[in-house]
Amino acid sequence: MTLIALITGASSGIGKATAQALAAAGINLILCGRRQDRLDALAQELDEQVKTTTLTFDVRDRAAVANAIGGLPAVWQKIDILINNAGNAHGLAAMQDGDLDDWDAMMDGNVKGLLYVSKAVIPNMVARQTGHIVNISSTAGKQTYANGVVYCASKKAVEAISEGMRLDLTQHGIKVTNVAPGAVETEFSVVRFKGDEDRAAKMYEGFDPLRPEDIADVILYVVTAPARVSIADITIMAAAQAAATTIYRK
Ligand code: 8X3
Repeated sequence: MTLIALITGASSGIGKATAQALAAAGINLILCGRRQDRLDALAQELDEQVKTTTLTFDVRDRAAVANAIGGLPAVWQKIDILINNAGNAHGLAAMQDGDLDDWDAMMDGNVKGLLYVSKAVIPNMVARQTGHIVNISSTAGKQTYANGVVYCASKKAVEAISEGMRLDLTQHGIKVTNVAPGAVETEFSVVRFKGDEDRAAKMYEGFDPLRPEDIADVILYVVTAPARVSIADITIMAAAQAAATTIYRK
């Protein structure tokens, strides 16, 4: 039986690398993101290996999420694997200096968006009594750091949602895996620093950061492990990273 995976935030970074890894394993893909041109290019690349379809929406837009996923053709409705990857950090500032628009963007995307997508996918998994949900959290979900209060809060929420999903869904044959990466070199810091590429590059200087494909490898393992195995929670850091904000740089 060929599996179907839906990946949010598939147009770049961990989402894109995960799409490539799952395609190499023969898993058909629903590629979701905001940038249609990037999704089209990725779909074209992966079409040689598996069947793909794309959905363009912003996870923060509740109606758009419901319409896009609810409007999938019947053949694509049987989603076996949901990768809740979409999410970003916006700004790095002390509590008293935080920007409300940044806070909204993180809470709306990282928390509420993840919930909207899950709500659109889970009922079908429950009806079929099978499925696997992978929520991308962060080391920021394990340990709060200075100037990161709302990003860390959003990722702590993801951790709580993963736990809660597991409690509610295990009895329906649905596995839930929480994946918490540390520093991965993607567009993450460029987005956090609002396009300041020099500042973003400094985050990854002096050590060998994780690459998106490192996380994709773990996700591939998690979703292809034997049926009896549930990887509940996994933290992945670069060899030079010891905790959320402890990185040994040379
Ligand atoms: C991304 C990792 O260290 O910027 O979630 O919080 S970090």
